[in-house]
Amino acid sequence: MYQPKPEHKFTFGLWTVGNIGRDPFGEPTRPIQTPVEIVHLLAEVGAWGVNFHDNDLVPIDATPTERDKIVSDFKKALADTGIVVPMATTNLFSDPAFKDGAFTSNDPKVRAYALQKTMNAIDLGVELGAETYVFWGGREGVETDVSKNLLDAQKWFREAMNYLCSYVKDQNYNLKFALEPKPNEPRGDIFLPTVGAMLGFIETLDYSEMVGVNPEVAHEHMAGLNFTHHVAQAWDAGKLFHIDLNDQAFGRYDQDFRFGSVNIKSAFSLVKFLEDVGYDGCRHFDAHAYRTSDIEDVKAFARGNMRTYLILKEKAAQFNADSEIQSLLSEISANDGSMNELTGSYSSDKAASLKSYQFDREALGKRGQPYERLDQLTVELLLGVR
Ligand code: GLT
Ligand code: MN
Ligand code: MN
Repeated sequence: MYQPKPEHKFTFGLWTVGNIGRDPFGEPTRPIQTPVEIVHLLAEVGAWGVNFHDNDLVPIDATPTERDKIVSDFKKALADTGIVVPMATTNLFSDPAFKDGAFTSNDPKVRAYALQKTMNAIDLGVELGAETYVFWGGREGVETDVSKNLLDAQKWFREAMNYLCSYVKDQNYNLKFALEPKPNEPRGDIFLPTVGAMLGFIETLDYSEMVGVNPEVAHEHMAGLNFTHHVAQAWDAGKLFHIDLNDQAFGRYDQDFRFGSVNIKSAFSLVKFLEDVGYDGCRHFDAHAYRTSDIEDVKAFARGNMRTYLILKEKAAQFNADSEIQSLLSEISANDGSMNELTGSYSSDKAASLKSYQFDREALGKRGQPYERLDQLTVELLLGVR
């Protein structure tokens, strides 16, 4: 039971299980694993796919010969294990050139270099099979608002997205973009900090149909927001192109903990939402093991993400099949159909009837909702006593 299967589309970035345990205060605690080793580790734990930044695979200073050797070794590891590459992305944040951002750097040479680096990274991702391309603008922001014209920054970011969409079309690549918001860290403030902000921005792009979002649990939680609500808005807009699963205590630094390790209830509501609507994209775990883990414990971390997802998926099915829960839900919705002819799509007749309808306002206010009972049943279901 709870065995990952290809149809679950569980993926990990090279940077996730490959994380070496460095933090701003301490040196690495784990050895570097090569991309080939990471692919074998992912196959061993039962993952379906691997994602990467250009420089997770090919170091930024590799020669063309080194690049070709690395890529061919990686392709062999993929062929040997059956691991696929559904998503790729660009590292536009580690190199000092990007210290003031990439597409929104004040320096036009940096902005042009970011476009060049991204086109090359798109070529690499597509060569390895990626159909989704993620943009996480970790350095696209400021520490001080007087340092940047905020309207210029929006314009530059828009121009970059339009340029890169046109490049993808020009190459006839089958690739869509997924923009990943984050409120802060590593910049003091990052532009377009939430899923809602990103969805608004996408509508201003030339080829908005090619561009969706890649929401990450931890990023909305850092901002103190309800992640599932943002995912629902993205889904409703037809823009949930990818998702980064992990966990995070509210109000803390960027923790990237194992999925479901902090807030089981919000993880449950998320999995239930994704499964109920039939999301069939990647379930990408953008998390890393605690700094105290050795490689064996990293494998336990990787398995734990997938196992928790599958347990919560089972809990969601149990919730949907629970007759007591379902009868409370129908009591809550209280739909006797009597309002159907007054609401829904507008007509002037409807509006006239609705304006003259006599509501019993006091009775409406007196009607209780059994949310305490419903929530306790949910908690008991999650705790395994139901
Ligand atoms: C980085 C970041 C993530 C992004 C990755 C893609 S890299 O680890 O914290 O949220 O998804 O660039
Ligand atoms: Mn992420
Ligand atoms: Mn993160």
